[in-house]
Amino acid sequence: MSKANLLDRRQVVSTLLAGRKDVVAIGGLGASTNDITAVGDHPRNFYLWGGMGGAAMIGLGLALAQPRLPVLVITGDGEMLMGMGSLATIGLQKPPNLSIVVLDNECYGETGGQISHTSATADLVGVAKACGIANACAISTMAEVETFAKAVHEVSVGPRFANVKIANANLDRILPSRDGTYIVNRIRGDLGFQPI
Ligand SMILES: Cc1ncc(C[n+]2csc(CCOP(=O)(O)OP(=O)(O)O)c2C)c(N)n1
Ligand SMILES: [Mg+2]
Repeated sequence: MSKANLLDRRQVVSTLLAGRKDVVAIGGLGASTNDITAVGDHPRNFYLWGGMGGAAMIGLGLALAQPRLPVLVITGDGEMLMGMGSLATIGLQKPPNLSIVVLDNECYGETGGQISHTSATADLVGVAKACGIANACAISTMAEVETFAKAVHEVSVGPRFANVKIANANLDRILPSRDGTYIVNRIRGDLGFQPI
């Protein structure tokens, strides 16, 4: 696909979260958190302000703890590459309510655009499949994003994984709160738990 046709990350994320209902959204360290915030801050958004590589694992934990809730991890290629081992555990545990979307701009955008492994040899869809996540696909059109967004709400047939090729644009940073205690207690409260 030519670079000119690559998807707009904000459009992808706003489509994924449109009509989100009870979806828990986890943003990886990197620009995906800005994209999620651009759609709107929400008590069920959980932003990683540290722990690069941990987004899919946090998604796994939440999905196992809250099996009736759709859990959607939205992260970047660099963050997913760092936490690639988590796909092995997700493929083993197969949480049916977990969806993972990688916004793949083939670079570490947040830190200056250094090219990542997905620009050359690394195939994250292949990794996910090889780890046992049968429902893993490469996405390059908004129609495919829309189909995936609908599937996120089905909590009995996951896990599902999508690698979405996006344009390498350096967009305005729309930052949510960086207070980790606030972020964790907000989602805990929304899910009916006491603060930590
Ligand atoms: C352990 C660790 N290494 C490196 C960083 C610096 N860092 C923060 S965001 C980021 C890039 C994230 O890239 P990607 O996940 O592809 O997201 P993008 O911004 O490209 O959407 C890096 C390298 C960090 N915070 N922690
Ligand atoms: Mg990236």
